[in-house]
Amino acid sequence: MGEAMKRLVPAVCATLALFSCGGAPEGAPDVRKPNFVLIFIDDMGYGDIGAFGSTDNRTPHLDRLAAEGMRLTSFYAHPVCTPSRAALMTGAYPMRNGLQTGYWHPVLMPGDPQGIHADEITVAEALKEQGYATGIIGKWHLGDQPEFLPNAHGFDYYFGLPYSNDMSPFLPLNKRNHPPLPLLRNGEVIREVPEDQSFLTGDYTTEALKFIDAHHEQPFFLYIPHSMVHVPLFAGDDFRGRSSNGILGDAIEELDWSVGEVRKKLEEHGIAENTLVFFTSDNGPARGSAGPLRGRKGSTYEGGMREPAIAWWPGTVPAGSEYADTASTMDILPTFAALAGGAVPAERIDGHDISAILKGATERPSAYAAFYYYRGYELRAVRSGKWKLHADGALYDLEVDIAESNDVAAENVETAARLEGLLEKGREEIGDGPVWPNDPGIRLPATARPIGKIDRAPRLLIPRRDAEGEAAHEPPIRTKTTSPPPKDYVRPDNW
Ligand SMILES: [Ca+2]
Repeated sequence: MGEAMKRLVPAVCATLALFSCGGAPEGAPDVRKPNFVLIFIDDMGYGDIGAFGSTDNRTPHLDRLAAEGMRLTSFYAHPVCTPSRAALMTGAYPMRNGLQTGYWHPVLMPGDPQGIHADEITVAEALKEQGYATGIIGKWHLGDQPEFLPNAHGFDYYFGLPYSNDMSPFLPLNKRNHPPLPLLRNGEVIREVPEDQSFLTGDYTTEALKFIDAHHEQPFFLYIPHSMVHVPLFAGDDFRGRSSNGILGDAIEELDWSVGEVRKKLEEHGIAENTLVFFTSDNGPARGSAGPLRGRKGSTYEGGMREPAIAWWPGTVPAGSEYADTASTMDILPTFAALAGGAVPAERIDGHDISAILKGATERPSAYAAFYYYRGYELRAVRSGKWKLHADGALYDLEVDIAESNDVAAENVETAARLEGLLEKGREEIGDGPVWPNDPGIRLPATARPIGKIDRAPRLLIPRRDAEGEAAHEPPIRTKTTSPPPKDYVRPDNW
């Protein structure tokens, strides 16, 4: 730790009431800070890899990481892309920072006038403060206007898509009239993604390896949010047609290869023992398998939010270990910050530092007295220990009923009442309302932070070719939501 940083940290801790202000004490040898590689798959389900029970997809590299590291078997994301990425990057429920939906759709759309607020503190910003080189290779999906893109939120380097790979004019179901899909490098459009996206996973991997080559002599944070396995599915030439599970299996096997390449690169530079690799997914499966879980992408049943998760750090994360209690993507920010010896604005986040668990304290109970399941603005369930209560009153014991198939509320009246109290606490402290945006019934607490908004007409990253002037920046058509609103919901005029 440099002299300037040593002086800064106590001051920052005092002012912002931060926790985990660790780091080397005065005069101690300057131990090298660990690197972080965060691999975030799109729409991969709990049952899509061998280490979590898949027999459809061959994932030897991931299975080996799990065997040499830790499987986290109750690890939660959020039901769809934008809120999930907001939670991962800020360590907070999406309700806290306005990113529980896009402006008019469940996720941000091309040319959305909203995105992540400048005041939010991302994982990249927290680590940059600690002297880390920061890179994102892949899909962002927290806003596509310049002030929302990764370079404005703590990332030194960005290569990838601004949003989902189905927001493209080539899809047969492009009812929304999407503009051309851009591939970006540091905010500049470097090419238009053609109908054939089979180059994506390969190019992301090449970029990730280059980033490690360039930064292996300093602490780095490399975030790899792959575009696969969100539809439309593609795999490179070496993988297409090779799996026994169609194009989904091909794409998953290529992702597995990519993980293996990253590992190989870390070993090649002799930094594996100083690098935490964390692998998980942003929400449940669209096309893949939720394994034994009920529900899929978009759902607040376990299958929509519980993800395969692996932590690998040779010599630090115990080989062959497992953590079965609740943890979540919101824990990434406080955990990485703590391991880097940095500070976290505790009042801004809902996640917990799980570094002790990753180092082997796997008997430790979850720090989540309550973990909340939101769909858009709607609080739909709470988990406390092994119990999960849905807002409709159904209670499940996840320890014996991972599939949420046997409602035991009637036999556990006191437990159901206790969890109903936690739901009420969530409604008051985090918020609740109808699922979709722009509804007068939405109730947010005073602590809710604003979403980022621009005060001008949004621009598309690649203007439409069949139009000129302002017309070339027309956003996609607002046809419908991807999920039907509740029966009693009246859609506002401005939808
Ligand atoms: Ca997703």
